[in-house]
Amino acid sequence: MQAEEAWGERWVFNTLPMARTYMEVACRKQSLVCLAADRSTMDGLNELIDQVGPSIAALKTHVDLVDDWTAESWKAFCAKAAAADLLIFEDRKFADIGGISRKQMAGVYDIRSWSDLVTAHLISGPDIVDGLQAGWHDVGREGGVLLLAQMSSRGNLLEPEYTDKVVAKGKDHAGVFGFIGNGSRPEELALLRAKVGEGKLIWTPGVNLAVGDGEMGQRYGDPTEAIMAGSDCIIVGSGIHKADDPASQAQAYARASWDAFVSR
Ligand code: S5P
Repeated sequence: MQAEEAWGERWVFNTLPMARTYMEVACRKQSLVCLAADRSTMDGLNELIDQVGPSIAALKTHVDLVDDWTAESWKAFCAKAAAADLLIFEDRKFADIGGISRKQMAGVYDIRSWSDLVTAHLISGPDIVDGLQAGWHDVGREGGVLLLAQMSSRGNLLEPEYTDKVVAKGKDHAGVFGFIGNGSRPEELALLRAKVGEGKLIWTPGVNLAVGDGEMGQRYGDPTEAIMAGSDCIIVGSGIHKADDPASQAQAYARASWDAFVSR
């Protein structure tokens, strides 16, 4: 299916190049799955791409949790992800002022040089988005910022009024790719979609085929319900990377996400 036809208003209203790239990758792979690749070794990460690359559209990393990280091994890992037609999403959850966030895109990890997407909290104000975009532009690259509008963890402090402010400031900002919503609560997600409108993307962690509570306050909801409530990408971590057979689990998540998307 052509991305333009499949995504309809989302395609028309979201003109950020990286958003359109995601919409195209999702259609090519028939998958609205982002793998949260929360493994602590380079071997473990590379193995994941080999196993599940064909079934996912994006790879979410936490570069600072890898024990044996080196610049060279990371470069090879990113090349492998690109060869598997995956967006790379560094879930750095930036939160500082704009100028410092721009500098944090450089540094040892040099996130600006390999990430297509990053997360940010809007607690410090909207200049953070300009700072992060400037970080990519410093190296001649394009990227997209996902703002945390909701979180999946119990007891989090992102109250509805805060969510509303994040959406109000983020929804007309050209550098914003979309929002992180809570995939474990479809009713909250539907409200978020109503506030966001049709333009920006909503990506949702807290999704698992086995719904219920996870480790340390994580909560899980059903992937189909999340997409039906307005999610454009389910972020799945342990449901895939801790499975006995990650490849077949990734296929199951891809199928569930794509079927729900087509019927939506
Ligand atoms: O609210 C959130 C936001 C994020 S980005 N809740 C989350 O769980 N995440 C991330 O999604 C978290 O950092 C982790 O990488 C992933 C969820 O992993 P899982 O193993 O619970 O599926």
